[in-house]
Amino acid sequence: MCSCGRERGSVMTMKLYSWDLSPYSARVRMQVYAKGLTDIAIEQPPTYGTPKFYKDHPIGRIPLLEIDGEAIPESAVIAEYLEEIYPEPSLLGATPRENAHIRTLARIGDIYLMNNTFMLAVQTRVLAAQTPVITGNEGIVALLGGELASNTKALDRMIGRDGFACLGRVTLADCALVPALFFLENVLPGTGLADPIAANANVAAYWAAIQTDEYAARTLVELHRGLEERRELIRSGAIEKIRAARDAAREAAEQT
Ligand SMILES: N[C@@H](CCC(=O)N[C@@H](CS)C(=O)NCC(=O)O)C(=O)O
Repeated sequence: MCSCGRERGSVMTMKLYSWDLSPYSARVRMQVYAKGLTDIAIEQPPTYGTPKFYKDHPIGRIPLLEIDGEAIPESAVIAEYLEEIYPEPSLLGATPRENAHIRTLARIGDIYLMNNTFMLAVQTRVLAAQTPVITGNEGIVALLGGELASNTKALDRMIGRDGFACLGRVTLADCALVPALFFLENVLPGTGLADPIAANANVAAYWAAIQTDEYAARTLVELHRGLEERRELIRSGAIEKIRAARDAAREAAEQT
């Protein structure tokens, strides 16, 4: 299989800026692995946490797909771009209706699950502090927990019953759902909320089965490694310094 990315006939040099624990980056990494793309270098963003990063990238987040020196942000946009320039093997469907279903499931992973879990992690500082933090925002925590419980229930009614999100094979839907469910399973217990996967039999069965897929398994190894590294940074206290430097860099960039 040729995995040379081409746009308007010219070969491009591409880098995916990512780190292990980033669920949005993991979504694109799983896609890269499932498509067998070998010409995209996967690296940590070298300027992350500096004012230059925030000047160059106004959204200030990863993943970023750098193409010949210019970066595309947003995991869903990157995923669709990669499908356009590397149509084979396709992680989309064979018809517009199939594509609509794949994209709906991917949006449940991204917007309905990952975004809320991320907000919950920020509110409770579960990925940033040694001990649970009383935030004073318990209403927000309960609201996000409620959203996650009902969104997982919705997913339960829509998820494939054969080990994949849909179509009996890996699609962009699995790429978004695997990191989303990893975060649900690993972030929620630390916030004092119940993991909603266990309460939804179809989601639980999907989650058990998809972990045996080789591309999901590879992505999950990276996510677990990232979580262990994060826990070590929390234990050593280094995370506080990293976050303070990042916030100062973002502020400096916003003022210029
Ligand atoms: N909507 C974005 C979300 C990306 C995002 O939140 N990335 C996180 C890591 S998973 C990030 O870069 N956080 C760094 C920060 O906020 O400084 C996407 O889909 O790519």
